[in-house]
Amino acid sequence: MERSDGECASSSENPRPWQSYHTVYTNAKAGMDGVDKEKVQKVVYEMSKGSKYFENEERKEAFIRQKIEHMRARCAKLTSLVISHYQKVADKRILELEATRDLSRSWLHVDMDAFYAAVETLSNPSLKGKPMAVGTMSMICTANYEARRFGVRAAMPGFIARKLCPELIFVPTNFTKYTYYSDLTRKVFCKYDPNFMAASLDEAYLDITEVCRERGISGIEIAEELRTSVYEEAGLTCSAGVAPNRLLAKVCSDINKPNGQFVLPNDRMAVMTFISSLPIRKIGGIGKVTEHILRDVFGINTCEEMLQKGSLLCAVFSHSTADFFLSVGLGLGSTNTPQARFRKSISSERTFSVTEDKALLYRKLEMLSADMQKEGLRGRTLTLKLKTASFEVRTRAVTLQKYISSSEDILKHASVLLKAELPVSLRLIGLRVTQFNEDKVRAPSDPTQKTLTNFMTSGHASKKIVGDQNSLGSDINDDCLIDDKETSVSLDVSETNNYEFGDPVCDNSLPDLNDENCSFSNKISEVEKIHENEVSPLLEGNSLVLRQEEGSCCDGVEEVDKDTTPDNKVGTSSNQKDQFIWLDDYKCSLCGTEMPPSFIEERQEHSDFHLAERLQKEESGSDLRILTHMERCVRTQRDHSASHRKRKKQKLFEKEGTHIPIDMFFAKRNRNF
Ligand code: DCP
Ligand code: MG
Repeated sequence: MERSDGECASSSENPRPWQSYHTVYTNAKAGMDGVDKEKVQKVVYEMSKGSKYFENEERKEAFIRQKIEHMRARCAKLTSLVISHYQKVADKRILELEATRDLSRSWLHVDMDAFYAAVETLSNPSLKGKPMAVGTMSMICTANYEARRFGVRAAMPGFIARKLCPELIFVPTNFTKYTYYSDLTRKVFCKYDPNFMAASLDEAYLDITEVCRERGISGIEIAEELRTSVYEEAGLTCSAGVAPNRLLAKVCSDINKPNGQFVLPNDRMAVMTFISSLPIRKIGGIGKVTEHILRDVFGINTCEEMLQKGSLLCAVFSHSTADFFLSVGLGLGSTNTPQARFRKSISSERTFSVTEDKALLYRKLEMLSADMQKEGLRGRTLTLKLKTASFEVRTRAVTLQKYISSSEDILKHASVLLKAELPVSLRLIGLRVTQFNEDKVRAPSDPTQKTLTNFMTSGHASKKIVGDQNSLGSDINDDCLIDDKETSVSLDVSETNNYEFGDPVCDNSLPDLNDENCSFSNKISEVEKIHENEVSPLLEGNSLVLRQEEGSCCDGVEEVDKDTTPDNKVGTSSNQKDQFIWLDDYKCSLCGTEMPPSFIEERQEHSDFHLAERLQKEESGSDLRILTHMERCVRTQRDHSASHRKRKKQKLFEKEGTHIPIDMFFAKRNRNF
């Protein structure tokens, strides 16, 4: 695992291996300042050590470490001449970016406090003051501030949360209620900015420039008034941030949480002072991996250091990535209200029991190609995504000379991509078509043909594009994100303008670890291959962003086809119940956890849980099948007598829901028998 200094250490060498075990739920949220982080890490580490989930986390860490080493080596090779050249490049770019600074607008970001938990407390006041979490033993959606003091937070499995806080009260989610209260808050937002941008059920961006001017009052007063109105209307508290742009407003709303506000004046000096010591992770779009890379390769911890290390950033990253980092260093962000965006991609993927049967894999591809055709869009770039038996994610893409839309064409090209990977043992295949022929689709001759506009995200109870996080953030286009300088990879993900929410470095620059693997050509045109050891919050997060833009409920769905391995007993019991999808783009069909599309990292963690769970089940299943009858009896007996406590615990889980307990896959394998 990785130490904070970037060095590696195995758990046998390191007496405190949990210190380097970072998951999304060991990252602090508001209200967790005084938490004993090491204690939380230790509990999380110990409860997951040895599990499939843990192994997967380790693989991701190893990949990131490799990436860091690779980038360090590249930096070490930069001569002083090259560095001084890039210093000039950076200085020029900083001046150009500075010239774009717009201090004329005031943005307010509002975020409800412990939203689901607060709504539940409103309907059951006896919960007040007690540590409580909304969610299940599998996954917590949120926790109130009392529970956060114990280190309990959103996205954490409930059984870990209970270990951290034995008194914790669990309340099941009730999405209808949250939507109702969300609508109440939005009525208030509307009064201040009729074009407000809802980012999720409990979060919105408001351009308050006009209302401040019309009423002759400051952002401070508007924020206070709005928060009071929300409380009067919905009985819930919220926190607000006011700043010259959206990126900063979001950072500000978190500063005095809960029930607080922070206003950053429209003044360059104030912005620069604010940004100077701001940890980079506070910026939307800088996630765990980007943070690690910037820290361990470049020694960047604060936003200001982005400017100080500008030459290296410009030398190593693509223009747009470097621009984003420099913009962060300058405290720049979007100030305009973006226009609704057209759909940029269609994607579909299927998860199935692990197989290397070529015929089956081609059949999956056939089904996916048919799905693509149904959408009726014509695209030029086709991307194939594969998840191997060991959770490694591989992507291959091809950009064609002509637009394609028929399932035959899609299948033809997808088959070429798949063939290059064979033989391979897979658990998931996905296809994505991008680079649409927009003109044609905008004015279809066939009125029944779908237009791009049809695919605009309608959002949840919002007149704005709820899922369109991309447009909420920096407007800097990240189309080069994947196009890191060291590779010839240019997978087109221009639609994933996800600075404020995605993890820019990870998506783009991960593919370059193995340059030999990075590109190859075939007859079609250019084909890129990206090998990734499932640094999934990134790649997966990225595709989730894409899917949100699409606003189509069938996209982004992970269909679990279990009928592919008839001999797999675990698989054959499959039915609707076993399929992992986000119902209504919100609710996990397996355990009922509700998670908004904007929770990219958390969703990835969640789907990782279920995948690891299935892997565990599959392995247990196949191992059991090869055991002799006698062995089975012995094991059963041993289990029977040895784990009375465990059975009691399992009963508890059974009572709590029909879904198998999530800690089964956290458990070490030998405990499964
Ligand atoms: N949510 C979820 N799953 C997650 C994170 C959040 O379902 N992994 C839901 C529950 C939250 C709501 O979204 O109540 C809003 O998310 P926030 O991150 O804003 O968290 P809270 O509003 O709960 O707390 P805070 O006071 O930190 O904003
Ligand atoms: Mg909130």
